[in-house]
Amino acid sequence: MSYLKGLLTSCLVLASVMSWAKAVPISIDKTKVKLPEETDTGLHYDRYLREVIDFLEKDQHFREKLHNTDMEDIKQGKLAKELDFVSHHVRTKLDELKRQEVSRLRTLIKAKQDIEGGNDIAVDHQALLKQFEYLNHMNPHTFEVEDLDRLIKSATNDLENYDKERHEEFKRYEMMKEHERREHLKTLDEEGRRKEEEHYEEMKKKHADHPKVNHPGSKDQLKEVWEEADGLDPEDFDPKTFFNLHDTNGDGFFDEQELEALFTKELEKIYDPTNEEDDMVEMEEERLRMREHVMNEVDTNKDRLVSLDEFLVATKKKEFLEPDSWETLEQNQEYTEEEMREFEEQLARQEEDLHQKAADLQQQREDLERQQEQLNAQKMELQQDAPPNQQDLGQEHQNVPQENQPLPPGHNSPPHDSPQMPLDHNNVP
Ligand SMILES: [Ca+2]
Ligand SMILES: [Ca+2]
Repeated sequence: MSYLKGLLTSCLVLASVMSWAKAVPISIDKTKVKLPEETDTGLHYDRYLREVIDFLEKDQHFREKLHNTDMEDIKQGKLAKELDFVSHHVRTKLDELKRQEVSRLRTLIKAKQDIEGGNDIAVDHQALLKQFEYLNHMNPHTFEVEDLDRLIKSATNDLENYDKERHEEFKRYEMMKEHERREHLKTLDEEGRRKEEEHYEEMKKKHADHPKVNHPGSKDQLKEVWEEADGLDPEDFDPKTFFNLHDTNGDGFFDEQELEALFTKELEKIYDPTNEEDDMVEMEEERLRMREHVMNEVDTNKDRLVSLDEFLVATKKKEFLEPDSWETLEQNQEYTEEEMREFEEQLARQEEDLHQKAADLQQQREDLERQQEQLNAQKMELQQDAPPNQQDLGQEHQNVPQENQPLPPGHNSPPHDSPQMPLDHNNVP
């Protein structure tokens, strides 16, 4: 993605995030409105991002500028420059937020170093902070135009990569599943292996056997939600009413969560948590793909939100009325055999590393035990060589009153290690 487009998109993200906060119609019950702070972007600096936006939103000047800045100005980075005109109070607060965030990053760096066992090495925080591109590490004390610029840009890029990372993670999950299956097969005899393979194929077939899945975001799909989830007459299907019904926080947009909720009916056709053959991790991946697909088709201004206008335009298109069939997850192999081989090689290397580490630890433990034994032996020798008056100290306990001796006044009975036997003369031999 080009720098310009990135900047443009990121400003739009900021604009839309901020418009969530301000564009809540008065007629709506605000207790039902899901404000941005409840939507976790999943970024590790989510809290910082949201707090910065929250504070900028409090500044009337910045809010007005955002509203009135046209795309050309946003392209030229004028919005970030408006930071110079926000109130002193907001600026002070932003400085404070940045200092807190820098301090959080330093703690993170320190923790990472400790885990890696490098606690003795002097840490060059400045150099390490460089990896966090969403703030200007050269100036850890104040929040400047560059910080806002970087934050907007990083958030957009990272959010775009977030889905990509989730796909990668899913692929690794699938390869791990397959790896474990193959390892298990190795432990079986020929007959056991044959049975296991048969069962595997049977489960695969069972999973693939499900009712037809509607193309996500198509009229057929939405109509099914309308009829089955909303309990409305399919004859009355109306896109605008549908949009308002499922814009659950009432902000005038479909966000990612609201879109994903629309696919539950479709996913239930394929996945049932009580079935052995249905993997719920795969269901979530399927949901993510459906959401990405609809976002790609409908969110024309690429702000990661579907406005009513965008939605209504989409309902006029051929893809909405007569879509292609939708390919579900099981219809495509997630990884190639080559990727699987590389994955297993990497696993083997990691296992070897772990073995080595375990062996090192065992060695350290043995060394420590030997040292302890030597110390104990030295201690014994010292005790034996000690002068007699020191040996007497060891007999001090003999001065403790014995059980049958009367206690001095004010003393309670000493606790007994074993319960006292009741006096029973019959038991006396
Ligand atoms: Ca919404
Ligand atoms: Ca949009």
